[in-house]
Amino acid sequence: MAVVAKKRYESLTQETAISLAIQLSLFSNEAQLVCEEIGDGNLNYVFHITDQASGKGVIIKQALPYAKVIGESWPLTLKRAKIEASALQKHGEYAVGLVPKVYATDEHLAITVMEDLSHLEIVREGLIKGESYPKLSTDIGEYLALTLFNTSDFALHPFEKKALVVEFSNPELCKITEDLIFTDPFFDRDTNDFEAALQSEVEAIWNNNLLKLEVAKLKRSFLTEAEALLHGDLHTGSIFASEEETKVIDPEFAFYGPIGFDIGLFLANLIVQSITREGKQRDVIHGHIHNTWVTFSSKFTESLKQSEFDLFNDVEGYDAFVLEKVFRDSLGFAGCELIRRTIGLAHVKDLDSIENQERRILLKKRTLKVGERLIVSRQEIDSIDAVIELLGEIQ
Ligand code: SR1
Ligand code: MG
Repeated sequence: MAVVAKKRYESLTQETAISLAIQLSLFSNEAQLVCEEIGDGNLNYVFHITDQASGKGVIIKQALPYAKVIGESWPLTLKRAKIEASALQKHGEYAVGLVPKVYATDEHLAITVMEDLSHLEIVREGLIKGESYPKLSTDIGEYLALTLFNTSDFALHPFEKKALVVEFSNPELCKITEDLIFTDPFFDRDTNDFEAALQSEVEAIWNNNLLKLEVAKLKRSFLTEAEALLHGDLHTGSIFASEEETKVIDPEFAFYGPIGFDIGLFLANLIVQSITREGKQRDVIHGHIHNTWVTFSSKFTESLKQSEFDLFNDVEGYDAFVLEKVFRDSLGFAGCELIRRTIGLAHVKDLDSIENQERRILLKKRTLKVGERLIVSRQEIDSIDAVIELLGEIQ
């Protein structure tokens, strides 16, 4: 893999992104290159460079020294580009074909040059249009089991695992999650952003001691449990897919944390879709929710039984104990994600794009209720099917 030798940071433009692609010899001399900035996330620029002669393309992603969604008043470390490239490579060792290939990186420019995925669609956009992505939950269930198992103490020598914990220390990005997912939505903070019609539901959250106690426990898990190398931001905007393929992108929030966090974020974003859909369309999403957990848990359990490093793996009841903890953590983290996507700083288009105000508010209230139930009742919810039942009950 190439490493570009630039000494200091400069923001790329469409022209300099093309020059960089040429310098990296990513295209032939006959190439007719065009470039478009296509980033629609909260934090980075994404340049799509295509050779009009051959149709071949690459992506150059550049981190900005501040959060794009807020502006220069919110400075943000450029080190996240290195974390993202390293996490794509580490996860790609295990989840083969489920993450984009990395062609080059440069720490000073804070860029990652990677495989062009423009033939695929961002899953959030597709789901909003009613797509079903038949392979989505099998692929993501496998991605979760492969990345989370193989970077954990179940699969690595303790020295290797602890070296990875150090390599993937990501305090600035973790702090964003600690604030935006686990703290601000539960207090009267300036970062929150909610519609006036939700004022009484929001105040009820701020005044709900039982809910806040459970969120505090979940935040503590996030802060202290270095179980596996997480993606760290696995929502449906971090996944590209088609009917045949799935690729997980954007692991700039990667760090060693609790296994249930990635699972919970993905499930929460499916749950938002369940809340916005009706009838058979809803059943498709419930199938994905069920299959994500079943695929993850069966593959993870199978790997655990073969673990070289955990001598307890044959002890009766141990795998069930491990999986039960992951399941309950996942539900709690899903609940926090649902609440923050409704009343926190970073919303989701699935809900915000609903034009009819009455319906949008109704569905946002439902999202808050499901979030609260998952957090507060996670010790009593015994199966993924019980989660799906809950979605039918909360109206
Ligand atoms: C200021 S960053 C807001 C959100 O965008 C990212 O994708 C993460 O989800 C973060 O919480
Ligand atoms: Mg992202």
